[in-house]
Amino acid sequence: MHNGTTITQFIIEEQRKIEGATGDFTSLLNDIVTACKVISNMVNKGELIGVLGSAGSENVQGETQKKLDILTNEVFLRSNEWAGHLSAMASEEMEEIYGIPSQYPRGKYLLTFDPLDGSSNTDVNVSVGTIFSILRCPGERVCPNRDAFLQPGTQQVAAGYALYGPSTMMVLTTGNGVNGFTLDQDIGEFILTHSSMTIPEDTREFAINCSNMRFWEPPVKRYVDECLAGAEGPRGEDFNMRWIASMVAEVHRILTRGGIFMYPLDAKMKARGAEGKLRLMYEANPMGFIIEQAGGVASTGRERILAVKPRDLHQRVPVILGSRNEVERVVAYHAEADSEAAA
Ligand code: P6P
Repeated sequence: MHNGTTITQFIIEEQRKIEGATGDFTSLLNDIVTACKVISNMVNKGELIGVLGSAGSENVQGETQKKLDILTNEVFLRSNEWAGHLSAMASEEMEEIYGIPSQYPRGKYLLTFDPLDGSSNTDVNVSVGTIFSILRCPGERVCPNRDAFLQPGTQQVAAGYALYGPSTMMVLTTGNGVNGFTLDQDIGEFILTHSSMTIPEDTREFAINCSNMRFWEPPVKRYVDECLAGAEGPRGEDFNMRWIASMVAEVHRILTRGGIFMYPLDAKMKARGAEGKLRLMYEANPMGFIIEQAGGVASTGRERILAVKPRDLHQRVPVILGSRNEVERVVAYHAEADSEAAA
């Protein structure tokens, strides 16, 4: 059971701990919460309101857009453009940044988001989610450019996700730990149900898309082979595997019971000049912030994700995140392989 603390009350109580907080940030978070409630309702109704299926277009990533990708992107823009807390937004679904229209005041924050991560799952009724990250707008707020967003993940003021699953949940960090809220559909409020979420340091559960195995770099292949060898192998224990193809659902599972999630760099990506599959600004950085705040580790395999200095708004990175001891093992395997290759 829960003590009935709503996400609004929680955010305001968090705000009181911040010297000189003006309520701007609190109000921005509440606008994001409203957008996630609207998206939850849309996703939940699905084909009842004709929102499933392809939109017949491609996004900046070259991915076929679902109708819901476009609709949820619109929900985020409309919910967050009017209140005067933001100077601009950046979305996985849009090539260019979205400057706040001139009829609205501009504020001191920037918002990046993936409005519906894992959207390929919507047509098959598997959990999907929204991921968001809040940065401070540097310098001129009048019309920030793309470069204003190119801040390392350590600069994030807040990050969170909504998970549209059997329950709709929101998980949020403002730099003081990670807290989870469950949507009470009867009253339309997110209620605090998972206080101070922390990730177990050890796990016997890994998540990776094994169909890419033949393209993996040696350290990733070594780690997964050892997991698959189980009790008879070098790890001396059996492992379990999961792959939902929805990062929000994988991260939530890891926050709840531990685990390691990997979307590593592979030979197929290198061949097309890509640096990874997942996007730095609106997948890896917000999730990395949440994972670290819950006591886990988030790495590219060769460096801390939050330390990566972005070169481009839609930059991709390798992602290895979750339970500390397992991620550190994979990072160590990368270091060993790189030093052998350099010798
Ligand atoms: P694959 C969804 O498109 C996503 O960005 C992540 O949410 C998910 O973990 C990954 O891609 C799934 O990739 O190659 O298994 O479809």
